[in-house]
Amino acid sequence: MKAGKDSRGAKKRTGNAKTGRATGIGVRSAKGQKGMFYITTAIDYPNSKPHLGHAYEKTVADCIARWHRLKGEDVFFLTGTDEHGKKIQQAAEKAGKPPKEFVDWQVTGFKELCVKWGVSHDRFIRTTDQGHERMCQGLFQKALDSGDIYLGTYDGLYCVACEAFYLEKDLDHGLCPVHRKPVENVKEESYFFRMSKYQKRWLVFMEKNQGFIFPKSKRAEVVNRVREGLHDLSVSRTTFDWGIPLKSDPKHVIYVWFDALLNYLSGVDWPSAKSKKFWPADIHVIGVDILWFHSVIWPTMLFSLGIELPKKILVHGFIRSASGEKLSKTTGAIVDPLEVGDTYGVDSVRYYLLREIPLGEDGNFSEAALVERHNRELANDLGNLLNRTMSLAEKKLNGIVPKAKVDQELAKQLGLKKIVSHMDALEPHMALAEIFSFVSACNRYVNGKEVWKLEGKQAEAALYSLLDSLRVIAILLSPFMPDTAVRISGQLNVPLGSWKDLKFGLLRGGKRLGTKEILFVKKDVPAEAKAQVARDISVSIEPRLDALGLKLACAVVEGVSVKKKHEGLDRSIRETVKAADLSAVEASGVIQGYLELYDALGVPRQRHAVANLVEIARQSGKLPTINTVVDSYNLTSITRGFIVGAHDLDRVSGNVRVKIADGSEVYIPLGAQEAVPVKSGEYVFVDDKVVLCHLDVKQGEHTKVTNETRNVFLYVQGNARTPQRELDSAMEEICGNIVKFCGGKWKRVEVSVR
Ligand code: ME8
Repeated sequence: MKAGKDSRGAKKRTGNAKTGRATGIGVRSAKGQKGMFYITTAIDYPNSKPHLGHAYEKTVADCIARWHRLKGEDVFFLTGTDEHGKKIQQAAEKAGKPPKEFVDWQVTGFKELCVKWGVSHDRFIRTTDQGHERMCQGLFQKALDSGDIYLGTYDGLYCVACEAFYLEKDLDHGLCPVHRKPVENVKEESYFFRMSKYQKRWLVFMEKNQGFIFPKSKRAEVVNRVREGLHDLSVSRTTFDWGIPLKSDPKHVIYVWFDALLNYLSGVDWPSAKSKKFWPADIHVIGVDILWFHSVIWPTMLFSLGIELPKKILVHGFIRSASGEKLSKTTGAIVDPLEVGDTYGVDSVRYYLLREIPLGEDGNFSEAALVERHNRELANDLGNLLNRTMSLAEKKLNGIVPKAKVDQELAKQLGLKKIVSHMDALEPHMALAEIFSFVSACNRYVNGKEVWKLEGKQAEAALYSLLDSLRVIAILLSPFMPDTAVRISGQLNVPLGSWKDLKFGLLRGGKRLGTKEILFVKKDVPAEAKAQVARDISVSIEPRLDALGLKLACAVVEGVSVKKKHEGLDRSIRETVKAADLSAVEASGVIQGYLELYDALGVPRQRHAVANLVEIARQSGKLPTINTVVDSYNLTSITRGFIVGAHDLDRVSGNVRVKIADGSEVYIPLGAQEAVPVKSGEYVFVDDKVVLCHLDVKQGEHTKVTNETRNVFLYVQGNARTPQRELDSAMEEICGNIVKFCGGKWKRVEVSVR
């Protein structure tokens, strides 16, 4: 069965709940009426094909929408496309098509994505829909009549890619800070929205509604920017015509963001019985790049129109390439969601994205990590559980569900309350972890009871417990992996249940099971990720540096699997920071030894990186979370004071030399695209092409460790005050931790002085 078909099917089944038959844990929506829930995604620009970021956003919203439907709520889920504005007009011109014909064609790709990814939206809105256009004209006129919109002249800067106005001070070296492209100088007659008038009201609103922006960490920046002052906003354009014309002055078209944001109202036919039922929206799901528009412009528009504000803006993180680059056509880092869905199965990709990336955090899309989760968690843990339960039921019970009771020892291992509270807290990754911990409990049950050896009543009791648990697992998985949920229920030969069926013992005895089928076929790790055998590398130190006491312990760890974070590692870090004597680290003289080395080289002393790290640990009780390699070595850095650096061995060219810089070296700092000079006189680690590390600045963009890294080259730096054996033992500790939290194996690398 195709995912799309299943998704609608799953929705219809849970739709039973809409008739009021669903019981279970009652949940009130924000509107106070039991069971109304309105969720939206951003509407996508169809100037090119959908990308993985679009698919991710729809997956997040879909999962939440399905979860609320499962709870028996009346859900309205809106997605769609943002079809006006100069960006679309330019793309249409490039394609040689009139804009409407262009968007009519482009939108098919976005609709196909929704079908293939099992997105269970109730409406796909297009801003070229007549109803939307009429409503926009009406609401614009209302603001004009009330005096909140006035005529003036816009004279300033505009980025077409963002469809946004900029002030000179916000540019980055004269370029748009988001797209790094030149901005346009615009001077034209324009209507303005009196956004400035609502500054105070907005700040009061934000004070009262602390949870308006999720995650909270994204709130402060917006609040600070509004505190600095709100400018009136240009809300019409006259220099192109692809937009909604003003009723009263048709040579103006409505600014594309003013038009687009109103989709959340026209999507429920504002004003209508439907909008009365669903507005205000419970959650707008968006990416961080459009937070300003949703958290400031949109609320002030609603203040002006006298319309209630949405309850929550959920800001998800950005998906980047496996090596952490921004997904972009210019850099060639693009992932086609339809293609990855076809290769790995949509449910596997949905699972990977929802399990791997905590909501609100950025995530790197790594095919190797996706395959690993697909093989280990889906094919091995879940797939095998179903497969062996079905096989044993066939063999021992002739494929008939026995009349028995669920073993309470197994049942009590399902953390339903935890799953619910994780979903309430918008932590789908944790909810999934909890569901899969029950899957593991079921696998342990099979092994512990040696079910394959049981006969008669004992076999019946154990297999009934497993079959019924799989029925419950299918229901719980339905918001995350709708197709899989239907396929599991199909094998059990029961309809996919709803909230009221989330109790044990509902599987009817005497019924025949369905046909056994493999849920997930194991996939091969992509060829690039297979290069796990580390190449050889040598390290040499310039004699002058050796004479000044600079020393090293170096190693390679091969075949690692790097992740953003690891719960065990986080725990170790918290415990280590708590127990560490951070003042002793500073007093130990190790950090002082580095500063003395800088003095000997005539390099200015700056605050030392390790001292900074110790300070962070002291103040916050934790360390920054970078990835499981960096976090593993930071653990040693803060307890022993050493500078440690790690690099992706497969991105290091040739061998590594530690030398005194002459100023001609190429260094690209983390996150940058351009090289910056390194001061002559500093000591630097260089390969055949670039600087890997200078002084205590231990990483560069070129060789940084990412989720895609398979082999790591690392070093512990020492100085005149640190005996070599201490460096060696620190290296052992670090490599031990990396192997513990990232897998692989490690070997020492010899260092020569020449
Ligand atoms: O901004 N990872 O449209 P859009 C995750 N039309 N999310 C991403 C992403 C990535 N790499 N790239 C983009 C627009 N997004 C406007 C919205 S709403 C009234 C108008 C997210 O096609 C982005 O943050 O550029 C946004 O939420 C959505 O995809 C559509 O982006």
